[in-house]
Amino acid sequence: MGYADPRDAGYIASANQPHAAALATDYAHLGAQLERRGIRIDDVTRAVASFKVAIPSWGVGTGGTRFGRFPGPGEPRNVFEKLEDCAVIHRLTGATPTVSLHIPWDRTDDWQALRERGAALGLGFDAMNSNTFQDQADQKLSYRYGSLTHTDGTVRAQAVAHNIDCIEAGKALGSKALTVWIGDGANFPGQSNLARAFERYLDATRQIYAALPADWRMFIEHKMYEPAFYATVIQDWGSSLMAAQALGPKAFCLVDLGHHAPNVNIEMIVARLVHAQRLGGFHFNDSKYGDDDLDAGSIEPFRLFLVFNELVEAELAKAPGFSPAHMLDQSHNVTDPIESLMTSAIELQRAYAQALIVDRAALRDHQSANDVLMAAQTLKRGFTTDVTPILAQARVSRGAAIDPVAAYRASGYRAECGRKRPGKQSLGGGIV
Ligand code: RM4
Ligand code: MN
Ligand code: MN
Repeated sequence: MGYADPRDAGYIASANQPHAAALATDYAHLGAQLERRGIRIDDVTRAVASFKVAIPSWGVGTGGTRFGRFPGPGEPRNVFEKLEDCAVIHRLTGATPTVSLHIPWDRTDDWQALRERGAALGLGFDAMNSNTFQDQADQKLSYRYGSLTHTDGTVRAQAVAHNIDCIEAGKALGSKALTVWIGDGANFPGQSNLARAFERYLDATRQIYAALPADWRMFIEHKMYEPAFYATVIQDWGSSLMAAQALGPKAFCLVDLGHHAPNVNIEMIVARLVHAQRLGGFHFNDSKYGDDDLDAGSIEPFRLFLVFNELVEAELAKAPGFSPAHMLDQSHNVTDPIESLMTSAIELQRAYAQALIVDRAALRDHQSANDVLMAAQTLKRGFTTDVTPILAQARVSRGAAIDPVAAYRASGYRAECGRKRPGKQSLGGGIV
């Protein structure tokens, strides 16, 4: 099979050509439908085209579970190769111009060269993620019993220093945020003093906070459990919000959709954090049971829509301080990661478009009149509208692909990577 670079504008144009007429027909049809509802389709398309989400560098490698990992061919072997794959995702979707790095998984001794390679590929750098949830080969002290909340101050100091290193690397790359997620907690009742552990967390994160440049934000990410199976120090949005408020105005809460108990009303958490002016951003993914890294929109698209509904509400209300970062955080265990990341970015845009076309004036009237049924129907009508032509048209306006997965497959990129990236197929990390 031949190979064509899927990032090449000429290649994308030729891949689009056979789909162009059908898209024009479908787009016109949807445009007429929406016009009857008083919505201008081009306004929605423009908004969707400006939606951006960061790719997690760790997402382009095959993930796994604690039972095993089944690597696919041609996985990236280092951060530079990860950038190459991220560029494919961005060129074909037009939606992912930044990459979120994980340190030390993505450590390199030349941050400047990485920044330049990113720029050449049309990519910038989103939030830096610090990793203190596993031990690294060259590390003096172990995180077995915790990092930022460890009972031993020298371990806490090492974890603080690592976070400050991440800020330094991020400065060199042009990043503007640090995401702090810790696995710290207890596996047994009695193992840890729950109150003291949170105090130690605040003490350590204050030191990290003090090292943030003026124009940086710190994102505090909560997670209900795993690897601490009894009590995680920052287990919920309450702990996260308390910490953000204790630290200061540059500290925000990050909502990873997969980090809650099943059936938790995440959209309400989002609304509360918007109100508190502390919604820092998202790690988008989906989950069914206790997993936290399935593809965004693959299990509960309605919930994703409801989250975006809150975001559109906040956007339209011009909620003060509202500027959430969008990042994917997923583990692709049985799919080609590039395909999963492309379709996930598109599912986010789908949820955004669906939320944008909700008739807000009608919804408000029904809410005020307590017409419960019509309020629910009005909201749901956004969700049940097939906005696919809007998404495709938004991509076309960005020079991206009408059908990204088909264009990617036809390019032979994965097979080419298999040839170009021989050797050991194991990446640092890989979410388990
Ligand atoms: C955690 C959390 C973090 C991610 C790691 C790999 O569950 O979601 O954001 O960096 O996994
Ligand atoms: Mn996450
Ligand atoms: Mn997670």
